[in-house]
Amino acid sequence: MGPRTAVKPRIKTGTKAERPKLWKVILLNDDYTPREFVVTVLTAVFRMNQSRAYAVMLTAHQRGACVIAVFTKDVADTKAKEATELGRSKGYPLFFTTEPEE
Ligand code: TYC
Repeated sequence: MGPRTAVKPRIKTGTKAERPKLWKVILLNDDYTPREFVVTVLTAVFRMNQSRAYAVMLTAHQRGACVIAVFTKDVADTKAKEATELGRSKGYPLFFTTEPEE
């Protein structure tokens, strides 16, 4: 386009793209996975410090489940799978699931 070329303002159609929905990663309690191991997985996969990881583990232990963090769907799914797999590799039923935020 030359310097004098007029650019016709384009009228936007439709609406702005919405922010992609975020997904919660949720830790579920079970009767067999050692507390210590849950804390280790939380620090390794979710980069939590010890005291935060311990608090999250304890909440899941007492209430049955605890929301860990929110991510885009891809990241949430990958982390939940990775963390669940770490437990599985030791023979533990430790389970992480994901669900969309409202
Ligand atoms: N309930 C387990 C125990 O008593 C510990 C545990 C806590 C396991 C939280 C899973 O998400 C969990 N050994």
